Amino acid sequence: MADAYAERTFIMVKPDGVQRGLVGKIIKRFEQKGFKLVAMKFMWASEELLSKHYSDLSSRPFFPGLVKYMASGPVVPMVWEGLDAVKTGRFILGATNPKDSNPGTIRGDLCIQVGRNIIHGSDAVESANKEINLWFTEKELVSWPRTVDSWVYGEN
Ligand code: D4T
Repeated sequence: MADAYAERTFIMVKPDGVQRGLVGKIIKRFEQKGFKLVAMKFMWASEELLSKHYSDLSSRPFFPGLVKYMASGPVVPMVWEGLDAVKTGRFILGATNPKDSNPGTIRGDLCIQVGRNIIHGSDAVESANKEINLWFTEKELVSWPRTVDSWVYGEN
């Protein structure tokens, strides 16, 4: 398959998404869209890891509360692969603030408050690569052939 179909994005169900029982619903949206799951785990992240993940936001006033919230329960980090996975992933998530997220997006349909917006998604290919390497080892990233790809991408 073409290299363009191998773009990867880092998606993570946040602690409120886990607590509210939305993990399956969120995975389903990426799966049904046609993206391919490359890695996934269930873990309770440390404040150290989360501070690295959100290092770009360290000077923002909401940073301490953000790290505390993200460390308040288990999360589900994932890697999804496919054509324009980063950009399309952001569309599937909806705007950062759920009051601006369109209906039909995950945030538009399933949450209300920006500080409890249930899911994270990489905003660029560069940050996706950085985040994937922060949360997963090379061994945890599973490259696998998917027979349905020829139907998803029309190369049959
Ligand atoms: P994440 O990274 O969680 O997917 O969010 P976004 O990429 O959509 O948005 P972001 O980096 O600007 O914000 C990270 C995280 O901080 C929370 N937040 C954000 C907050 O609590 N208050 C705020 O004012 C903003 C802007 C929500 C997402």
